[in-house]
Amino acid sequence: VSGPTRTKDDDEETKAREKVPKSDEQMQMIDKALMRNCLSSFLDAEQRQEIAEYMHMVEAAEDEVIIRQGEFGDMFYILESGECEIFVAKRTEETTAEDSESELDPDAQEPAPANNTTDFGTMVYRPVPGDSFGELALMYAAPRAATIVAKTPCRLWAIEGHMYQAMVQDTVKERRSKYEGFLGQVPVLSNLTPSERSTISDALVSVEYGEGDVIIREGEVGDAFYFIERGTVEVTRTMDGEAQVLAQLEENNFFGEAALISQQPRNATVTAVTAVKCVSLDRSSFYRLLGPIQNIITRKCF
Ligand code: 1OR
Repeated sequence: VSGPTRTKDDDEETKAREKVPKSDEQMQMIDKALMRNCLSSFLDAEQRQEIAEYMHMVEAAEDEVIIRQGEFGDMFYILESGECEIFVAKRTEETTAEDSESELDPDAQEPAPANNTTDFGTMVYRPVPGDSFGELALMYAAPRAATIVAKTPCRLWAIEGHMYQAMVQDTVKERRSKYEGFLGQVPVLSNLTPSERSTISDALVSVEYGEGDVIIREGEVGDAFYFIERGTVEVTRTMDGEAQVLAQLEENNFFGEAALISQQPRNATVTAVTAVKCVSLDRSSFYRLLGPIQNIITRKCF
């Protein structure tokens, strides 16, 4: 690192854009990590393989800043080994707006207690090998939303944003036009701007169920909502010890949206009547992308 303000981001941006040979084990590790990241989980096996081929290894020394909040950067990283920490300093719009976030959103991924606060902000997460980060700035041309610091020497796989985008752009466009419309029909999300809806549509994950599978269960705490792309589900609630059918839902219906707002127990069971294909969104992906959902749902529109 050549200066105190340099980050890994600065160093890696200029790296050659060439395929880097890797062992099968390394390819598999990258593939798994891409499947787990909320913004690349929708890629197919071929796209993931292509991205994996272009990723190159970078090393970060102890205490090195890999990503700095607020800066420009468009590298996407997968942690291969070592320990690092993610810090979030209050974003400007959050400090100027009414500071009601913790009150309104007591159950989401709360910032860690104040004794975890440093110059970089509050420590929110300690990634483990296989975790990935840096996808937000890359997908949305936004400033880095968090600071990531190596606590021990780290090895990371990295890819430059333009490379990643070139490979996934068509898929992303297709998905956005497909899902933005449906997100607009969901009442709890009606306050989202079109651009927020398009952001959220990137985080939807496909899930499939067989006939008879229970998708959500009454009484359990849920954290995801579902939109039905194909198939039929039955909504039931136990009354006097017996399951009563409340509704049948089909293609283009959704369920479980209350879980985006609070950690209340599910108030009904939803079972697949046929083979069912859904897309789902969980509270933590929403939070990571747009911040506390309560602030968005309850904000005033000007
Ligand atoms: P980036 O490109 O913005 C910083 O660079 C990265 O930190 C970011 O992408 C994510 O990959 C990762 N909020 C924002 N970014 C987060 C968060 C986060 N956690 C990990 N990153 N959280 C919300 C805090 C209000 C924490 C959620 C658990």
